Amino acid sequence: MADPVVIATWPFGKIATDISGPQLVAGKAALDAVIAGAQAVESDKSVRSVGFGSLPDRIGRLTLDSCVMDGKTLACGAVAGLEHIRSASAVARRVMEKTPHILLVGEGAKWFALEQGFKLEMPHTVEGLREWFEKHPENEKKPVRNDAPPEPQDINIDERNHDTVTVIGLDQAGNLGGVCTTSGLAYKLPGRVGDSPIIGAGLYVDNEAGAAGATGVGEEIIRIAGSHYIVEKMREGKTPQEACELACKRVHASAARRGVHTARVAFLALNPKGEVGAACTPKTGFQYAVAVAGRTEMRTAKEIPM
Ligand code: SD4
Repeated sequence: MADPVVIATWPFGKIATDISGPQLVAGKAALDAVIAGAQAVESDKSVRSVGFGSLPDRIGRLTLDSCVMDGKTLACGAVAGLEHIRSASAVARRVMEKTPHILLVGEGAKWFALEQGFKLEMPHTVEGLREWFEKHPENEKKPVRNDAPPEPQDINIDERNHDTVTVIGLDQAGNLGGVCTTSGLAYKLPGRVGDSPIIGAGLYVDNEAGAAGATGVGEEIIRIAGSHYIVEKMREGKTPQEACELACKRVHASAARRGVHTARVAFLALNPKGEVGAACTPKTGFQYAVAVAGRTEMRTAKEIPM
């Protein structure tokens, strides 16, 4: 019987591990426990980057991305650009369980959620909208031309537009399960989808090798298929820590090939033995929550220099 472990991104990951950890100790399956934890973050309106109350996109639309994956069967499901439904992770799970597909987007994802009995809700909060307006990039650029298209290169990660919650757990039966859920980067272009709902980028889970998840600038995570890369490194025998560090080095190398600075990204990983690892690129300041035997502690990830 494995000792249950659950890890989650960022300080608010503790909201998730405080729920998932005890559930794993009580014998719940990894996937059930991590989704329960992620849903608590989605419902917490003070978290401005996951679920309701998040900072919207450039034009004020709040869209959600999520994926889930079961390490025993490699079953997975995802939604992207989902609007007006509280729990994107719950809908992602239904995609996994009720359809032959893996990823539903936009209106189709919403239609599916409604058909599955989810209810429409208003995702905005007054506090979230106020912060969105006050920190909108167009309020900072002078002069602002109304007809100017948004500049994609100014979408980077800073204190106003992170973060995703990725929760990965190992249950007593030795199964791994994971979930990633986010509103994506604040002020993103309408229609932009990051790594979080992309299996292999924001999340990958395989009982036979390990599980990994990501947070940060999704474009750079997708570019190296970050989570899948880490899991394959663990399959080759690397520890979770070594594998996460290698992924950061790969992000650096991909930036160097384009002659740009590395973006802020972070990875975390868990192997079937319950060993944990995490690493991030410089200036990411990545903290994550780890619950072993149901008790959560916060850790700070190693920054990997360029
Ligand atoms: C995205 N990876 O949409 C997400 C955002 C995030 O820390 O995790 N920020 O690109």
